[in-house]
Amino acid sequence: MSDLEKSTFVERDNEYDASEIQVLEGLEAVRKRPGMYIGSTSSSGLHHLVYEIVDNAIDEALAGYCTEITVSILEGDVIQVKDNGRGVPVDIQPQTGKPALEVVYTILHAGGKFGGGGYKVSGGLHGVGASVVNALSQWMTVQVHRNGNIYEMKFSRGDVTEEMTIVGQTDRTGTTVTFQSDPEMFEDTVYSYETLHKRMREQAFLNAGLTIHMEDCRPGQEQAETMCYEGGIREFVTFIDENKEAIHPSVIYMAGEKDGSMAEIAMQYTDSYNEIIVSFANNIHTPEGGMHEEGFKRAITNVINAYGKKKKLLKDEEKVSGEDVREGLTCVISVKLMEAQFEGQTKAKLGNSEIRTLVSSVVTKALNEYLEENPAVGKAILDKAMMASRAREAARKARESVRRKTGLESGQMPDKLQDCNERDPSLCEIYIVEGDSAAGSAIQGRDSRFQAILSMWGKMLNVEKARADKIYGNDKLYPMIVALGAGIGDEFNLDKLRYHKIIIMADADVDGSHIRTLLLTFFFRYMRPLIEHGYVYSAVPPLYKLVRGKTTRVAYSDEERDKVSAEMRAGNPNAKVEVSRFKGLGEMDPHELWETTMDPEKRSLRRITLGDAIAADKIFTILMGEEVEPRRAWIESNAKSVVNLDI
Ligand code: 28F
Repeated sequence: MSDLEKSTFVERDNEYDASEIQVLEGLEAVRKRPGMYIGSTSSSGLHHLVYEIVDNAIDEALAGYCTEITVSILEGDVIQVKDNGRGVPVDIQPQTGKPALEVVYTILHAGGKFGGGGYKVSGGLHGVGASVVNALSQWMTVQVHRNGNIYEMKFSRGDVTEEMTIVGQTDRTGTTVTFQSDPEMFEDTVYSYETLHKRMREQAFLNAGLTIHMEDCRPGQEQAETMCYEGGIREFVTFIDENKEAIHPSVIYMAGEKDGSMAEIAMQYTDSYNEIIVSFANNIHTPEGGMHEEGFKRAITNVINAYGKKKKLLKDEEKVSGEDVREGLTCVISVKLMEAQFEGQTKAKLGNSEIRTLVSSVVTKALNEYLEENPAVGKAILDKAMMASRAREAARKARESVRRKTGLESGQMPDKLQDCNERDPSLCEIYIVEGDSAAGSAIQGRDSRFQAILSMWGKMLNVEKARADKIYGNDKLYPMIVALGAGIGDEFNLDKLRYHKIIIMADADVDGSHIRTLLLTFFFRYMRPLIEHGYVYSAVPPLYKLVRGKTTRVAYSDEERDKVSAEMRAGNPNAKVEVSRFKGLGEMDPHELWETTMDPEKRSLRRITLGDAIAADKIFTILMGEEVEPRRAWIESNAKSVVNLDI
């Protein structure tokens, strides 16, 4: 029997007989395979512990009894979460003979997010996940204010260390959980305020009116923030669009419910060309979308087309596509439902098809009404969609004419590409190299069996300020699109991608960083699945060369330079080690480039990840957009990270 099956079995069995041994077996399963319950034991799993506890407090808020939650990082990376709800029940349960509190923190609930099966019902199943956090904490203390008493119970690694006792009197109610994660279970036990804060802000947006205090009390890094958004997801949209120019005065809000499921949608058009849809199911982010997004997209395309026809803004046969309708749209969708089905590799896609119908009918009804009442907004949206449609048509023509002119018919590759021999994409790499001489070295130095080189030089187009027609016509981007083989935008097809490693190789200086940022913006806007699937990398060229006699070594950072230099002198304090700085990729000979930056056995690559699409969108808007002031402000406050824009 697998651990998961065992724990499921144990849980069922508990309904009849909650013997101590079986309970312990349940939590041992968590310690044996923590990844099953919290996703991983890396930093993301560590932060997950906090989310599990906060989720329980949020459930209490959804049930209508909690208005304030405080999340504190204390000295020693101890976490404390406090709410002003009813407090976890403390009465003895007849089935188990134990206080409900103990049951919540020591019995593994089956069917967690990562364990397969469904997920908890929002506002219903309290306490799911609390026992998992307990199992993975070196200690945990729970205090409950209820019935005028303060109850306290202590645990360590899932075991009870102090039975529940009354430790004082109180005139309030609520639950406070304090825990320190178990260093035996996690690679790193240091919390990031940034990461927790981002998540708490998201939860504050999703639960309108709920106050979340966040504080970092670790010595030397004290900071705090209180978040409460009366406008809920409307304010979320305003926040995402902070640096953009809206084309209508206020965020459009729509909500409805059916058969116990609820949907709310907030949306706004800006004058940008980007589409941002952020969706949630039961307050859980669904970056891969699913039925709620499908319902929204379907409805908005239909409504805008029907409205255009009705108002004679669109002529008889004229139509705008879904992508046209969503150009410049920012939208937050939040649905709440029973037994949400999370699908896909990362369980980040909502599978319940009834939600598609619900969202679609809510949007159809509410948006029609809105447009009837706000014809000026209706006209502005249609104008924008028609412009997008014309640009797309122009793009198609541009693409065809470029194809004809350059003879880049299917199968024919651009001359800026030195292809590899291998044809299996999963084995192929493409280096996108900035600069003539660097590309020359890369071509000579590479292993041509599986490494292709695409050279780029000169000024690259800033896609943030351009539409698709400009992109197809662009002499830097078009060859890259052809070389990668998967198309762009709506047409993008990952199955046609010719390389599973796309490696940006640019200098470690300001110019290189600029090129990298432009390329990443392009991938983010037009080939986002590339980033989402982890196919995009940044090459890491060395910064220093160290020579002692016949021995040459390289270093990738100042610290490494000092370390390597010490190693090279080892046992010989007077030895002279010559240290020189690599000025750029173009300066390296082919052999050097291969050895330090391209040889899969020795190189290091940095994978570009999309931890947070909203943050990335904001950064790109600021860095690449028209507005000068936010850009200056951002660069001033992030002077260092501009050089290393790895999102
Ligand atoms: C700091 C984290 O975990 N808050 C919680 C409650 C309230 C109830 C509850 C929780 C009862 C039997 C499951 C109270 N009164 N904050 C929290 N607040 N759990 S967790 O009930 C748990 C269920 O087993 C609660 C009446 N009903 C529910």
